[in-house]
Amino acid sequence: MYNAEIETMPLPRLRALQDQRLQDLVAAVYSKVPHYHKAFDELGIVPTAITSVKDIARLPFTKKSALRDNYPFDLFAVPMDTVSRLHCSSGTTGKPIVVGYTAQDLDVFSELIARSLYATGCRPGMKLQNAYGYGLFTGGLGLHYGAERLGMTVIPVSGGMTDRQLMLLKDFQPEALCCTPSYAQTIAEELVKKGMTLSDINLKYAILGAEPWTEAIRGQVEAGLNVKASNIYGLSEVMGPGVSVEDVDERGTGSYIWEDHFFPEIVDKDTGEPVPEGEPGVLVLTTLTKQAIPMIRYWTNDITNIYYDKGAKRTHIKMGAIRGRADDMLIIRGVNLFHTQVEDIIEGIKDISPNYQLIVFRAGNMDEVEVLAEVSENFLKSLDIAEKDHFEQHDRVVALRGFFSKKIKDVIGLSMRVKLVLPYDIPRSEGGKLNRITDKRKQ
Ligand code: DLL
Repeated sequence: MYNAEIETMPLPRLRALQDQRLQDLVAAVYSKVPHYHKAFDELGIVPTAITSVKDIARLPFTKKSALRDNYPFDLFAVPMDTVSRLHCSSGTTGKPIVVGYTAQDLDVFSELIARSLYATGCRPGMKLQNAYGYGLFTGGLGLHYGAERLGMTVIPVSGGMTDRQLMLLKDFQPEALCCTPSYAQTIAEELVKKGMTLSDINLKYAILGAEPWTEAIRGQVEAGLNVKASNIYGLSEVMGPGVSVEDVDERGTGSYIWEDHFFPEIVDKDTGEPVPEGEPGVLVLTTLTKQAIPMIRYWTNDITNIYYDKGAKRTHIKMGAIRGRADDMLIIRGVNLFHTQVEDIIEGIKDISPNYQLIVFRAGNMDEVEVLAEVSENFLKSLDIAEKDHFEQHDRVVALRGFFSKKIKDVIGLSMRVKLVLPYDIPRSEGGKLNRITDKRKQ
């Protein structure tokens, strides 16, 4: 184990550590973050009354809207000149969610990734091909520094350019690969298409996360790349990857949540009340040590369950695979997407009406999004076409489609197929409701 003392800490000691850290956290956010000060006051919570994690349900939930309302830095609990790094994740509006890290936060981030990588089978001296995206996304840099901390050699290739991924797998012979599960499937398929075989590469372990996946996908990746594939979970608001991880020898039995830094709860998605151990509900996480942007009872919207696994190597609690989300956030090729981000773009284009629909489907292993959008009545009139059949080929429709899809790519960072249709062409469901999302991946 990377840190056996902590990873196997007896539960009473772990609980005492959490209690102490929670007390410090509650005092810090109350005195330093106006949002929490106000929220505690409204509920009549005196920080000193919270002495143990048993009291945690008295504290208010923090939802994504708190990050949006306090954009960009108002939830920060430290002076800006002590913030070493910023990361972002998509929000429900055009603006992203911003999170910050002090030097100590980055140190913890690296420690937890090092622990996590070790659990998945990685060891010092091995090479890790890091195909998570580098940049504002927490995946690339998060895995990068944690792997260096563990003593691995990092290949910071970032996502995409599959030919180059294959070349590096062959030439550099890394033992480990990290990326989204869907991208691992793509790499495995391209390997065959390029006429390569498993003897050309040296992979043993894959560390997959950032989007939901299944045992069937695990089977495909394990066979296709000759690896043991373990899950890694996390979210920007709470840190990034490395909040929880699967042990390579315990694959399929759940991912350890690093309880010395995060306190997990599962609550009912409608009532917010705790559910019995092992039952599914919304995962709620409290950061016990984060300095720059601490989170009290963060409502992740991820549906899962948590349970202690008595026969396991470590004492920390486990969470099951993510079964879905309690809101309408989509995860497309590892990128978080809200339909309102597309709506925001449409609002700025007068020739397109606010009637649109996103259709999500799988093409091969990759998630694809098609945007259906109705043009405005005025735009249609201005075209002056007798035959509506020729609509799609009309120069101005072609130009509008090109402009819209470029905007989507520039603003959201995802390529989507765009189809412009006539007013009222998108089918409405009973009651005239236009469903914003049709997720064919689930059908
Ligand atoms: O996806 C952090 C990450 C990077 C995790 C690399 C793992 C590997 P966000 O972009 O903020 O952060 O997205 C967080 O992605 O709330 C889940 O809905 C989903 N998610 C992340 N990991 C998993 C996983 C990163 N292993 C959101 N299984 C989370 C299922 C996952 N869903």
